[in-house]
Amino acid sequence: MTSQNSPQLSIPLHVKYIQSLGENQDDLIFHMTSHLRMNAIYWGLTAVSVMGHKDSLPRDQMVDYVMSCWDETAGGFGASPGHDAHILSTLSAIQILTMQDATDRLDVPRIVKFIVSLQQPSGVIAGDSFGEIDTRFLFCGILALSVLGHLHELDVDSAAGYIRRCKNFDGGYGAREGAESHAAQVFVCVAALAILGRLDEIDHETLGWWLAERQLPNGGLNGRPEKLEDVCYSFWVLSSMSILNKISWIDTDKLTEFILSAQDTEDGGIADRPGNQVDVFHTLFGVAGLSLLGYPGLEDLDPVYCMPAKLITAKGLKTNWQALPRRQA
Ligand code: GRG
Repeated sequence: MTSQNSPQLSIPLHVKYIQSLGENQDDLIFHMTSHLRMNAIYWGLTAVSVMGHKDSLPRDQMVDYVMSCWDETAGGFGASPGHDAHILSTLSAIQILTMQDATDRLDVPRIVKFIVSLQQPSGVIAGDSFGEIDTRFLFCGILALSVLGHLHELDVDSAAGYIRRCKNFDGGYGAREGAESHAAQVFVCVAALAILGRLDEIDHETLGWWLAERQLPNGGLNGRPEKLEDVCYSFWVLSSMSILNKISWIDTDKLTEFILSAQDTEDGGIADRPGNQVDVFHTLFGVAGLSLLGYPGLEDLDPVYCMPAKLITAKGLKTNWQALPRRQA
């Protein structure tokens, strides 16, 4: 149980904070973050959905905005209107339109073609036509095709083979073959293998131990040894542990307290760590972590798709993950 002194999750304040984002379009920050806009809308929409307030954001305006980012030449979505298509923004667009029940707006054959065309002979997927590769992009492609019901169009054996070659001695995974294990890359590889039905590729005990080692004495989690804790790892680490059914290997009460302590209790939002500036990325991953920890009053989140669990279950895509049972308020 969370101690009597720790603050509660300020749901109305966090919803208000997310509603306020993008209000000030004259801000320099607004323009400096245009390359993240589509991701930010997905983070905000998922956060309010998990807090049970999906309708607090204007649906039709959001759907129209997503469609204004369509890159007709490439057949994918950019991060903002006029931006080139990228797998990161294409996945977020698909997730947003799925959550808003607006997938009828998607040109599915063209999007599938775009994603499949980015798969390299090694099995990994590039971010766009410029060819940068990363296990993140491989996961984005797998998740997107899975939600669209077109995973069979990808070479899934070679995708799984690439992830196998990224496995390190510590059981973790990195961004590319030979790269250091990092909790966020562990998540993308573990979640991709969950979607592919290849969890047997994972060294469950070694990776479970490495993930549990991410907890620091203050309850927060870091992304790799000798690094600082950060609220976002509450999702990257916990989601991986829930897929491996090992959440009980960490002190979940201390993690809950750590996430709650990173809230801005005056203006809403959650920061990377207590006292820092809040942002929508950490607000989503803090709330997502709390959902997996069974925090009262939140909706269930599917840790593989990072989308509302009831939506993924209704699509018949639920895998065998285990979160903590939802506690009563
Ligand atoms: C659908 C949830 C979802 C994700 C889509 C884009 C993506 C797939 C996943 C992103 C995974 C990723 C690599 C996140 C980065 C997390 C992060 C805070 C990295 C910071 O790395 P460092 O090295 O930080 O700056 P540390 O904590 O190691 O000091």
